[in-house]
Amino acid sequence: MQIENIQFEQEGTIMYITINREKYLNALNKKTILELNHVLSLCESDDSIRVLIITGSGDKAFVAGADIKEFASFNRREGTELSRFGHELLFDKIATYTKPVIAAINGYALGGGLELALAAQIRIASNNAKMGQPEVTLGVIPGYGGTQRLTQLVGKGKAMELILTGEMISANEALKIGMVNYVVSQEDLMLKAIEIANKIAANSPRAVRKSIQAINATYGNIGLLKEIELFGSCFGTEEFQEGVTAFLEKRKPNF
Ligand code: CO8
Repeated sequence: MQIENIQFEQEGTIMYITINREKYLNALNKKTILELNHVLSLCESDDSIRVLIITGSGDKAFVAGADIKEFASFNRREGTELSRFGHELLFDKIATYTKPVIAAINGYALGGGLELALAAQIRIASNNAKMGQPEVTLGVIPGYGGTQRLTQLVGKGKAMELILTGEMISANEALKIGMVNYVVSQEDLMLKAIEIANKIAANSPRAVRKSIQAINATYGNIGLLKEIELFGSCFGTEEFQEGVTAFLEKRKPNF
């Protein structure tokens, strides 16, 4: 596979993956999802890799969401398919992965970008990071696991507020509500991620893998399937059209 949108490099027992579409604030298009899936599969079968660290290129964004330009003209069927595609190839794969994934959130983590971090086992944010689920401002709902994984992490009350207002919160607010494990300076972000990765890497890989499996056992996929269906049902509506058109025209939507 021709890898264009991500960079990956192993150092010792850690695989570093950087999403590399800085011009578009590392927005996740289909190709990037496929590339990440490919690298995750490679790492899974390589026993020398014990922990993965995912971050975004540049100092502005981790990932500013799914690529809005790519799905702007999608109908209900296409929206549902893209959501299912992302769930299966990337978000569920990370959430149930056999090795821990640490998200090093180096800037905006919005929509699908926050959902990527939420799927990871551990989240560390730099103090300039901003996080949110702005989908309702586009006329859709979180479609890559956010309705479930955000709720699991921060509780129903805060998840409702974040998803229904679509507002961003700061790294420190995210820390307060348990959305991220640590907030550090921009310079210390990778150091903190490596510190945690090394602690995990020194432990029994089998026990680490089984721990992830056991912790995940509580969470079924009924909510995730419902999310895919409801996400798809927003496509092709007038409100969806207004939401994405407003984004592309760089103005506020008028619902
Ligand atoms: N998709 C596509 N392009 C994007 C995205 C995105 N999510 N975010 C930013 N970009 C592009 C901009 O369009 C711009 O490109 P251009 O120069 O060609 O106009 C470039 O990146 C730089 O962005 P801005 O000029 O907007 O930078 P600002 O500093 O002014 O603003 C923001 C930064 C606030 C982060 C702003 O870019 C923004 O609001 N981005 C969109 C955030 C968003 O709404 N994310 C959620 C997307 S929806 C989603 O993730 C649904 C998940 C489920 C999907 C399921 C599959 C269909």
